[in-house]
Amino acid sequence: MERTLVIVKPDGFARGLTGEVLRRIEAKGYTLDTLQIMTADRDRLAQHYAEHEGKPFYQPLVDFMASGPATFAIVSGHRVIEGFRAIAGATDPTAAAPGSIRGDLGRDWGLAVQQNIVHGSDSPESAEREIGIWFAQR
Ligand code: IDP
Ligand code: MG
Repeated sequence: MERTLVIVKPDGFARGLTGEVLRRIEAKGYTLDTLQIMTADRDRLAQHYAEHEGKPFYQPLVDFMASGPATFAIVSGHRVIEGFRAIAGATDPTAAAPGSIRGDLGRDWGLAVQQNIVHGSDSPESAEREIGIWFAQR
């Protein structure tokens, strides 16, 4: 069964949107395999966001992601990677389609970092790599 790493980022967690995000995942028909609330450490964030190192938004992104608790979930289902990214919506929450998590619940707050509520892995390779970073032995 395909699986993905979903993160309800610190903005979503602080706004009390964890349940709403998980509700949408379950309503779509995917399975919650593992859930953990934690404040991400910079060491693992650097691994997680290695592809963005050197970009102007990299350091603000790591600072934001380390700023408070977030919910980490392993979610499974046939084509869940594509399916979760569809229900998450486009990266820019202002432009994300209404009906999506980012489009319904997010917006650009004028801050240096795009606070866009959720992360979802973008390929099977990314998913297994990211799950290995955040969840030992799973
Ligand atoms: P994704 O989360 O939709 O896969 P990525 O391009 O992988 O988007 O970027 C990772 C995260 O970095 C985004 O979710 C967002 O929080 C942040 N980000 C991406 N592009 C920008 C930008 O241009 N400015 C500020 N933050 C950005
Ligand atoms: Mg990405």
